[in-house]
Amino acid sequence: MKQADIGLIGLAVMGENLVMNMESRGFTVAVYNRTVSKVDDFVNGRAAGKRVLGCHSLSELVASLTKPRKVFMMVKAGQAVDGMIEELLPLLEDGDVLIDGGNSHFPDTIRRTAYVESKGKLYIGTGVSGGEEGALKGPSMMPGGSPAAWPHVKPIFQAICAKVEDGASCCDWVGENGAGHFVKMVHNGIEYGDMQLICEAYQLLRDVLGLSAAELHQVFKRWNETELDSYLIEITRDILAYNDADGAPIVDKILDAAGQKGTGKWTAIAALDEGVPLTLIGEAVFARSLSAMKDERVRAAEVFPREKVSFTGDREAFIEDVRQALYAAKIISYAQGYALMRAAAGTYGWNLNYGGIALMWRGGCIIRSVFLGKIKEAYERNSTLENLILDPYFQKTLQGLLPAWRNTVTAAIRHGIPAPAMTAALSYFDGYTSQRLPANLLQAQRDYFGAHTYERLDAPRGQFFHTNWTGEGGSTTANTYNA
Ligand code: NBP
Repeated sequence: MKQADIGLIGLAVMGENLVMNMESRGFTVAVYNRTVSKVDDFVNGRAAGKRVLGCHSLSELVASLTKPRKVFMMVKAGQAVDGMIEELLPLLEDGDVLIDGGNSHFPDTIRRTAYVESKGKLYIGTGVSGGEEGALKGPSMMPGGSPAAWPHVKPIFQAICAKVEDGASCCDWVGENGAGHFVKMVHNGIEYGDMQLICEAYQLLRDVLGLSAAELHQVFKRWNETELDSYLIEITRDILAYNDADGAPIVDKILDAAGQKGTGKWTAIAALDEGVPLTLIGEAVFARSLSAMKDERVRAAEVFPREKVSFTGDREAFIEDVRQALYAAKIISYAQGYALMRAAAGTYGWNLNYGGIALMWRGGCIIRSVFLGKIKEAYERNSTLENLILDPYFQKTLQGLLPAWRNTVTAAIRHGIPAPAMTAALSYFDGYTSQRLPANLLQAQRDYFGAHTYERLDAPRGQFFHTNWTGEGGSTTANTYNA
């Protein structure tokens, strides 16, 4: 039997398209699927005449691979991956590479890397972004796991991924064990944030100015020629111009109740675990939850009817303010996402290449944008940048955007339009750039009711004080640890 360069398990939408992509770059791919009839359907259908070997069992798949064997699992995340690993391990030899390309939660990938390595094999957990089209034409891939596995898969991964202007592939080694899936998770969280920001801009222009879908299409078309040039603005532009069979915009007929599959929630939970303020993504996740409470919202809207405030200012100036507010809040979202990756890198011992991550997201994936090039440049200038907004380019840019950002948030509040992501981003900015916050009072409150102690402005850091606020408490204090 002819030998294959790589084996792929899971012929659903992502798996099939990845196989077609690998084959189109000259690789021979052996394929297997739990429901074996799908193997025959694929090999005799879309993959007919291609370098694709259909296998009816895992042992047949493993036997058809060149060594060290590379087996790419593209199955549903969760238990299916653990089950596959158990079935494959006895069939593989030491040094073979097992790859999980699904949306696995990073703690699972940390656990699986250790487990597979303990059995003498190598493991890769890789984020794959770009959906169906990306999988076929060039996704963005974020691989992590056993470092020794990377040289074996690098030529294949970098060949099938999207390329940016200078020919660089949107795929590079991210780091050990769960680092690749962590970075993919943050990518998905940022995707939630970007989408929410676009939706807030859309609602502001629709409800404050009363713009129609056709007019909004023109606005997003113009915006896509500015710093906002990105895949998500591009598809928003196209969605707004898409009419139903009756000629009316389809977007106006879609129920306003959002779904979610959990990766945004995972990102927010990781931020809470790390103690990193990831407020914009958190708000984006909650905004989806609030939207899903459609029936409750309809009832509440009857109880609190909104008074219509008419817009009196310059319409074109307001559109530009909203654009700038969107850009400013987007910068904050990425700054927060990068801060989360920095904190996790410390916790898990990953040596993350932040500029390289921006490059991996620059093409192929859902959040691809021209803006990511600017982030890459910022980390090239300073690879240990404390916060993205402190980079000279972003500092200058944010300063320029600030008046429009404040105007937009103010207008949203005045008109009763929810803009949780833009607002949270501005509050974060104002908090992050404040020398003094009201936490002095908060510490006093904690010390008052729980003897949690406080530090003083006029004493060295690390020295803790307690006040007997009521004259009734003793001098015993609580431990000063932070959770
Ligand atoms: P699905 O997530 O719908 O998974 C379907 C595949 O998993 C089928 O091949 C199915 O086999 C297989 N499978 C299941 Br379900 N349970 C299994 C088990 N216990 N053992 C073996 N195989 C099992 O497919 P997808 O949308 O192509 O996504 C694949 C992975 O890629 C997922 O982790 C997903 O989160 C991730 N991802 C998806 C996208 C996207 O845009 N769809 C983008 C990026 C990443 P069967 O045919 O026998 O049921």
